Amino acid sequence: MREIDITRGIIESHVASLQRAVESDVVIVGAGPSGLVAGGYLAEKGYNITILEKRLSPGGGIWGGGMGYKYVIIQHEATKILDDFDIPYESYDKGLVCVDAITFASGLIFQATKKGVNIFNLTMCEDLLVREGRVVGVVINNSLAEINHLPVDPLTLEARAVVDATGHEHDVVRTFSRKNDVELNTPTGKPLGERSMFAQTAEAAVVENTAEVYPGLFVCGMSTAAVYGGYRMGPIFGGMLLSGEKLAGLLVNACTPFSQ
Ligand code: 48F
Repeated sequence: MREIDITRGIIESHVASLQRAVESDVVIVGAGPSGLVAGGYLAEKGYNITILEKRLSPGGGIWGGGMGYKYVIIQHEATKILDDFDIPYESYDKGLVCVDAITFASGLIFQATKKGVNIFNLTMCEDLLVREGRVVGVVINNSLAEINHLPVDPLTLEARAVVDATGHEHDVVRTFSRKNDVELNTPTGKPLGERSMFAQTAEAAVVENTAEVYPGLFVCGMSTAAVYGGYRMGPIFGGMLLSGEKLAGLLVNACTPFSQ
């Protein structure tokens, strides 16, 4: 065994993964809970799903639990999604369950990839491809270039739909709205900005506002709050899971896979 055999194995496998991503059915930006759930359900149905994650570790805001205490809370009505992703939980009280944040994050990541989702870490979406009033893909770059402000030109992926699952940052919609004279599907045509904490209202709104915000561009999870002016909710995650599930349903109705 030579070192270059290791190198060749990595290069060939990575390039094959990238080739698969170049014409994705759906590109989801952000590997937090909502993006992972949406991606998992869609991949299970035969969609070619790419998730881009700018950090080293997928999992988004799950890992830190609540203020570093390592459990998160989920409403009972979302436990079916935990079951679908084979994630254990403990009943707590008042219709809530507790989930170990580390089991939750690693379980979602593992099950999403097992269902066929192609996740690229250290890869960020820095812009969108837009043609004739429709989002048709993403402009991507290595996160390390961005972090170090290096002048590295990006590559592109095409997709039938792109999802902003970037959480509080709503990075994709924010950049899209800033760079282009576009009218989003919001009351002002622009992102409305996130409001202070109000867990119960916030949880319902995240699901309600999971939607197509511009032709070909969808939002799910916490980015819906930033785009549609919802409240934040802290370390309760049922809304994120239900938002991901709803998004998968919307996308099944909106687009058929390239392969069909
Ligand atoms: O924030 P995040 O976990 O998104 P989410 O699915 O879940 C929100 C909760 O974690 C939490 C909450 C719970 O109730 O309020 O905040 O809405 O994950 C978003 C991921 O997107 C990545 C970011 O690193 C994070 O892992 N991300 C953000 N911008 C980009 C990106 C970008 N431009 N390109 C690639 N990844």
